[in-house]
Amino acid sequence: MNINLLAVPIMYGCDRNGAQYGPKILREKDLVEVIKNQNHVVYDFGNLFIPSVPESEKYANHEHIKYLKPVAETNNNLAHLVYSSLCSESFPFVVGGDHSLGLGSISGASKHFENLAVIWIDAHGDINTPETSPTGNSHGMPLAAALGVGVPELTNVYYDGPKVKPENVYIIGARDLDEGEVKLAKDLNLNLYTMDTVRKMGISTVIEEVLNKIKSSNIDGVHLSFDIDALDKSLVPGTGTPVSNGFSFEEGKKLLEGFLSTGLIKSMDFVELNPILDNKDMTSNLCIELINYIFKTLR
Ligand code: Z70
Ligand code: MN
Ligand code: MN
Ligand code: MN
Repeated sequence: MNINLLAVPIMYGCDRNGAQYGPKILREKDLVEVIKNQNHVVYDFGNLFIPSVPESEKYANHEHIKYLKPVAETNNNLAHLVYSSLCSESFPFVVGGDHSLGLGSISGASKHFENLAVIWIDAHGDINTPETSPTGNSHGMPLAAALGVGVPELTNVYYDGPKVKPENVYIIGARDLDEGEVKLAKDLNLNLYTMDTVRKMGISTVIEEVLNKIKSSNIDGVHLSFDIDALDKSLVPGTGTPVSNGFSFEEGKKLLEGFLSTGLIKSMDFVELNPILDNKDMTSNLCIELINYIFKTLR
């Protein structure tokens, strides 16, 4: 397959220094070679330009949402790269950086596809709005914005209005949801597979159910957004907000393969590695192993 490697060294969405170095450390650990060795052709687009904004201007664009303007601008630029990649029949692999970039990926993919589905594998829901966000960090908001909920700067990224329909959103592995997120998921009737639900159903049944729903809903493309904090806290010290009771490495691989081997996934994010927080490269090494597996199973 042709892979467009789109690296997005952004940390404005998590307001935590280090997330911007995810692409750098993964490249040092032979990211490009790892993908090529799984028989893909890699077009490395380098790092997306991230405007530099001093901390003193954190709230310059909004009273609660931090760094709103550079986040929106980065997502606009990313969206066009994702869209262009899909138009040229290349698979966009978006490497973060924090999860605020998920909005740009979805926006680009949704312009290309008539009816897009999104699978969001994460300890978090990332469906906060400025009103419900406890932190003002936009990496907790990208999925809400893609659904058309939030400030216009975010909901109108790339083109005006919602990018994905609620019935086509699948959140898997959530176990740290804010109150307002639980409410929005209910109100919009999102397909929410919390960690509790996954444990009750079993991973294989979850995969099967999600795939069946997608196949029966006239979807022409699926975007898979993978936040490494979906994995258990003990495995990923190098991420901003690790959460206990997460997926094991084997379970993470099983989930990824379940979706990636179907031929339905047309674009993907890999986000929230923070090398500064890491413990002896444990998380970055695990990321490389996962990425190797991702490209081994991608069809
Ligand atoms: C919290 C918020 C979040 C990732 C943390 C946390 C969101 N719900 N997302 N880490 N990847 O601030 O909105
Ligand atoms: Mn996330
Ligand atoms: Mn569309
Ligand atoms: Mn998360």
